[in-house]
Amino acid sequence: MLRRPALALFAGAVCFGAGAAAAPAAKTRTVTIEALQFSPASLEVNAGDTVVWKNKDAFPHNATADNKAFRSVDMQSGRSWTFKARKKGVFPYVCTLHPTMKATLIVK
Ligand SMILES: [Cu+2]
Repeated sequence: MLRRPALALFAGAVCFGAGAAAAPAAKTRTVTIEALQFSPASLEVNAGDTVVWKNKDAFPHNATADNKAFRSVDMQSGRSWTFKARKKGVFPYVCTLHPTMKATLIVK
């Protein structure tokens, strides 16, 4: 990071406090799979965040991006799968075992 005058640093701190930060700390977000649905159906995360899919159904599911940007294992009942979202974009995905299960991951 470049050195800046104290005033600029202060202004930056104010922006950060107002929620205008460009690079917030990485978070972990969860998508619950239950009753043949991904919840939330649309999840927005920041690049660098981790997304965990948790299968609460009694049978397997997966999360497979339409463009193959990610493809989980088949999660057995009670299992989860973790993915670090590095690439920005809009990623519609399905469970290939149950193609009516559709959702979207948005990485900003
Ligand atoms: Cu499924």
